[in-house]
Amino acid sequence: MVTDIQKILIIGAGGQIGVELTAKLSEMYGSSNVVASDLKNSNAFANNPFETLDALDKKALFEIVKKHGITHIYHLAAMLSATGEQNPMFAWKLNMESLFNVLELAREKHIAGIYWPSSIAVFGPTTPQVGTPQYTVMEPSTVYGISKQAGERWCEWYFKKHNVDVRSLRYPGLIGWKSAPGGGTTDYAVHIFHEALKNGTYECFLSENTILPMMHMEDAIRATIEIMHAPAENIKIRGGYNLSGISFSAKEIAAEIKKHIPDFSITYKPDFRQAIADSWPKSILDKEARADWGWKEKYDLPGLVENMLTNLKSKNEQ
Ligand code: NAD
Ligand code: AKB
Repeated sequence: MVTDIQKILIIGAGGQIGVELTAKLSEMYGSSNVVASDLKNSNAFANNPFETLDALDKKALFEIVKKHGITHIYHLAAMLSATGEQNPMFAWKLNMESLFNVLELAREKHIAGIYWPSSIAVFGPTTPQVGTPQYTVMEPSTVYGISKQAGERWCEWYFKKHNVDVRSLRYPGLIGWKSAPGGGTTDYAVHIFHEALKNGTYECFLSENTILPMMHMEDAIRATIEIMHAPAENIKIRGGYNLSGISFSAKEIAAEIKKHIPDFSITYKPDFRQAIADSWPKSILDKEARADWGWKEKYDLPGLVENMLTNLKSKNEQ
């Protein structure tokens, strides 16, 4: 347990990242100091205070901040890349207006710190795809990517103009076993484990040679905690740090799964998500995160696959 007192609000706590981050922050600060919020409650939050909240409702958000004496907000609610392309106007509204609501609360000095995740979706088809550096061409081609790119610029602006302590990571595709995937392009690499265990086969919506940057959820949660607990003077980038884990193709993850489930088979039927994946980097360089606050990933592909299969199997047996 940490000794400095933070009262934390997690917005979008019921999602893939939120469930795991709520659990980790509860271990650190005590469950009563971590308020989970989402559009609706789920049984993941038996020990945490829970508030039903639409992140677009600034007044309701402010009431929750006052009621619980919130000092830090982890703002995770967003529409991801694939669902964003199906609902472009609402994706833009949700992703931008909810971010402004949180940034404004900090500007008005109601909260002390914000975590807001960015994504590899800030990059686009004109970005160098291999070893993509922190600073490079950025012309995102999805509404989601445009919202993350704009969000990064706004975070930087609020830091520079109003000294808002906002911190951000450009997550790659995240792979975890504790909750279901939520509308992303990289989510095939989560679905594949569920289908491999349930049916022994998977129809992939990306082509076999599509390589994307990915990361085990445990590494992503650790990175989030580390950046949020680094001294402020170490945080040199306020838009969003590149964060690298592992890169693999659909074919490579399938081959690794086959080592554990020899009868596993995969077919490929690329859909509209292929174009999104093709516009993103294949691998990421993150020397700034390593130098500024000591980032280092733990999981490689064999370790990730073994961990996912073991944990999902025992979860299914419960
Ligand atoms: P998710 O879709 O699994 O979860 C999002 C949560 O937000 C859901 O529980 C949803 O109910 C909630 N939500 C949606 N609209 C809301 C609203 N109006 N008010 C309150 N809550 C609302 O997403 P995730 O994978 O957990 O991602 C969380 C954040 O991390 C997002 O900002 C996403 O862009 C970013 N991110 C995720 C990944 C990834 O691979 N999962 C990668 C890069 C960035
Ligand atoms: C998505 O695929 O939309 C997300 C992301 C990489 O931001 N997982």
